[in-house]
This record gives sequence, C-alpha cells and structure tokens, in this order.
Amino acid sequence: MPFLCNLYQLLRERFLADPDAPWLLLPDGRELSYTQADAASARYAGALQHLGVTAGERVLAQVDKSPEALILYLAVLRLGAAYVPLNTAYTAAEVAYFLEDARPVLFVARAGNQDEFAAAAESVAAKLVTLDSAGAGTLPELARATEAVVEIAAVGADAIAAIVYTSGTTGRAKGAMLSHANLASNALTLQTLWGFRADDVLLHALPVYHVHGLFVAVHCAMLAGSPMLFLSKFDALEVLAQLGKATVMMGVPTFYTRLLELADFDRTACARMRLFISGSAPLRTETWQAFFERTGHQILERYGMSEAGMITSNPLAGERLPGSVGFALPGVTVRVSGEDHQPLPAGEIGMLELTGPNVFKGYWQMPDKTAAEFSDDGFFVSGDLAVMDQSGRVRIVGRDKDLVISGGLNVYPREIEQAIDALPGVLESAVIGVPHADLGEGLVAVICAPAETAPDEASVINALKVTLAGFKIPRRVFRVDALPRNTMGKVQKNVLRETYAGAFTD
Ligand code: MCA
Ligand code: AMP
Repeated sequence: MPFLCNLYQLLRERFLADPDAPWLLLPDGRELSYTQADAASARYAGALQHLGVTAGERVLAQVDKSPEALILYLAVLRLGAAYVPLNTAYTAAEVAYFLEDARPVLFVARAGNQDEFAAAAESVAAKLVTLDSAGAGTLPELARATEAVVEIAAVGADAIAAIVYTSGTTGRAKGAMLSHANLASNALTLQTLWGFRADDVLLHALPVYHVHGLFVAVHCAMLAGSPMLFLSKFDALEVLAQLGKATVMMGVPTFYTRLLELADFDRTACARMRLFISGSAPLRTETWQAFFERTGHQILERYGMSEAGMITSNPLAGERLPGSVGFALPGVTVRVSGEDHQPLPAGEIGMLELTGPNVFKGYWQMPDKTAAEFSDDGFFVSGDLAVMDQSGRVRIVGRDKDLVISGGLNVYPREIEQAIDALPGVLESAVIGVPHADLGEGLVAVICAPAETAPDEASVINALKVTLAGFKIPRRVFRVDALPRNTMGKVQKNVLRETYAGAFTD
C-alpha cells in the first residue's frame, strides 16, 4: 500500500489511541505522556519554523540523548523537514564536514559547544541554536516563546524525513536519504513482526543518532503507544537495575556481553522480559548460548543497515538460530548473488542484495555513488557477504567492504589511514579490526615507518584524537618495515588480521 503522508501523522494516529499513556519513563521517576510529546513537538516545530526551517530543508543536530532530543526529531518530521543526526562523539573537525556537506538551515548543538561551531555554521549560513542534556538551551527557550505549529506538513511518499551519515570506503561520509515512506514501512513491519503492544515497556539504552536507537526502537514503541524506559546511555548496572520494569530491550552485542559479566544478571532479573533483540554487528554464537543458559531467553538477532533500516529478522514465534539473522522482512526481497548480480544456489556464499519499500532514496548529492551501489535491476548491493538456505534463512558470513564494527559503531579504515598517513614519520598505514571481547572488533593500526622516525603508539593515538571521534581511534598501533601486499600491490588485510588476531585477546 503506497504511503502518502507524514511519518509523524502515522505515529500520532497510533499513539493517540491512548493519549494519556506514558511515552517516556525516566530513571529519576519523571514521566512524560504521549499527549505531552505531541504538544512539545508542536512547540518545537514553532521554534524551528521561526528559525526558517521549512519542508524539504535540513536540520543538523549533534545533541545529547534526552527527551527533548526526541521532541526535536518529532518536530522536524512534523514540519516535513529532514532530520540529520550526528554522533555526539564527532569532533569539531568532523562536524565542520557535515555542515559543509548537508548545508542545513539550522544546526542544533550542545550548549557549551556552540562557540566551537559558530564560524563553521556561519560559513554555510546555518543558524545555530543549543540544546543540552537537561533539555535547556536557546532552542527550548525559543520554543516557549513562539507559537506552536500544530499542523502536520503533508508530504509526498518520497519526501526525505532523515539523512543518516554513514562512512564510505573512500573515507568521505555519505548521507543516506530516508523517506517518510521508507521509515514508515519498516516501522509498521517491525511493530507487527516483533509483536509490540501498548502494554510493552521498551528499555531504551541506545544512542538516538543512529537508525537502531532512533528509528527501530522509537518507532516500534510509538506505533504501539507503549512507554520507553529512557536511559541516557548504556550502563550495564543501570540496565540491570531497570530491567524488572521492562518487557523488551534492543541492543548491540556489546550490551549483551556486558550484561553477562554481571553475576546478578539472571532469570530473576529478566522475569518480566519477553524479548531481547540484537543487531548492528554480529552476535557471537557463544554469547547467544551463554545468554540462553543464564536467562532462558533466546536473543532475537536481526540485520540491517542505515541505507535500508531493517532487512532480515529471526522470527518472534518460530525458531531463532544463533549465527543466523533470520528471514527477509515481509515486503523485502533479499537475494545472495554472484558478481553478475544473478542469484546463487542456496548454500553458496555471495553478496547480499535487496529491494523493498525500506530501501533509501540515494546518497545526498552523490548520484554517482548511489548508482554504483544498485544493480541494473534495482537491487541495493549491501557489501555484506551472506549465505541463504533453501528456506530463505540468511547468515551473514563476512563483508566485502573494508569496514570495522566496534561496539556497534562503524569505522571505515580508509578515513583513519588517511589521518595516520598524514602524521610525520609515517610512510603508509593499514587499519584493521580484530577480535575484541567487549567491542566485537577492536581497531588496530599497522604503520609502515622507519624505526628511527616512527611515532610511538601514544603519539599516534593522541594525534588522531584531535580530529577523530574516540570510537575511531585505534587501541593498538604496531610498526612494520613494510605492509604485506599481493601481486597486484594491494595491501593484504587478511594477512594483517591473522598476524594481529591476538592483539586484544592474548
Ligand atoms: C565508546 N568508545 C568506543 C566505543 N564507544 N570505542 C570503540 N567502539 C565503541 N563503540 C570509547 C570512547 O571514545 C572512550 O574512549 C571510551 O570508549 C569510553 O567511552 P564511553 O562513552 O564511556 O563508552 P561506553 O559507554 O562504554 O560505550 C560503548 C557502547 C556504545 C555502549 C558500546 O558505543 C554504544 O552505545 N554503542 C551502540 C552504537 C549503536 O547504536 N549502533 C547502531 C548503529 P576514551 O576513553 O579514549 O576517551 S545503526 C546500525 O548499525 C544498523 C542500522 C543496524 O543494523 O542497527
Ligand atoms: P550501518 O552502516 O551503521 O548502518 O551498519 C550496517 C552494517 O552493520 C551492515 O552492512 C552489516 O555489515 C552490519 N550489521 C548490522 N546488523 C548485523 C548483524 N545482525 N550481523 C552482522 N552484521 C550486521
């Protein structure tokens, strides 16, 4: 069924079935109802409109997780503008790139950071307002002083609701444009598939600047009109303390390995829970098994990416298998193909490709890159290597793209290598991901530099921290005289991954 209205309209129609139901439950005991969410988003929409935000324009936001951060997102949807969330770990240098690329009319920064960004915002004629973790700042002040915008902008099915930046193999981040229809179709499918109901309570400990925490989690809860137990970040002890009030949790595998480290995390702690969902990175079979033995719960693993939201999922009712990401979502077609984009027989490893109403509208202002990632018959090429069995069950077995996923966050080695190569004394470098008990993969940099001039590990790390977000900083740096290369001259990262496999585990 074609979707021809604003995503916010859809959410609102659903959650207003019980307007007084709680929307957010905060750890300090405060509660916000769905009616309050709706009214607050209208007030924020008033402030945004006053600042010049109109349908089709972009609002860039680097804000801490708070109820107001979600209200900002809902207000942007309400106006038919596009929300562009940024990881709070990004440095000023990284944010300057996003400002330049996204060309927003408005940049919402954390209070205290605004001076750092003033010049960059001004250079692209973006207005700058602030919002801090306690919900204070110049944006909420303005929202109190301006008239609310109650109407919800009517938008076409292809109107862009959000642009989510994902790094690229060239080292330059690309903005994946997601339409209202993309987000709505995925949300409706997941709410049904995972059985979200008004009496669920979603424990929300994910960040709200990525698809997982912002779209998958928030949309499922809001469509069902269920409350979110809204934690400012993942802290295993805090999650354990709150778990008795929740029925569903979504997390990256690191959440689950950290919970398993707590002796008190057991069946009793999970007594009210009906579902644990994992994604964003591979969940190790040992983790799945240990979790099952400890809690009696089979973690439901699903697979997705920024460009398409969720793509496959293990079933709620059927068999959930460790090491498998389940089946294509209803309405989504997944195939495992060879280099010619032709489907391979069941059981063979190939490229996972997909098509469906969830697939994005392209990379912001990069038509060539967009075209390069689609087959002639319109399938999006994921870059993930997979195998599918006769029944359509999918396993992700590797990546064709040079990507490391650390604690659920993506790092494209090229970007880090470019920064390392620019350091004095370094000839070239290779960045790889190797097994890390906590993060899944940990970053290792191998630098090729003469022993006499090579910077030591600490100076490489400190130099990178100036411009790159913390999660992109290699945790170990090794020096070599030469990087291993194949006959074509290409650096053999598989050889490096073997050599340094024990960097974090030995
Ligand atoms: C923080 N640090 C990290 C990471 N996070 N290092 C490597 N990998 C990370 N993921 C570093 C910080 O820079 C800092 O370094 C130190 O660790 C402590 O920082 P802190 O913020 O206290 O870390 P934490 O609270 O322990 O965070 C780890 C975390 C967090 C809980 C795993 O990264 C997290 O919430 N990850 C979830 C990410 C997510 O939502 N991904 C979904 C993407 P220093 O001490 O040197 O300063 S969406 C997606 O992938 C698709 C669509 C999908 O399928 O879902
Ligand atoms: P992002 O670019 O942040 O959207 O990350 C998407 C990537 O995360 C995918 O292309 C996969 O490589 C990876 N990913 C997400 N979920 C899973 C999963 N359940 N198992 C393995 N990899 C996953």
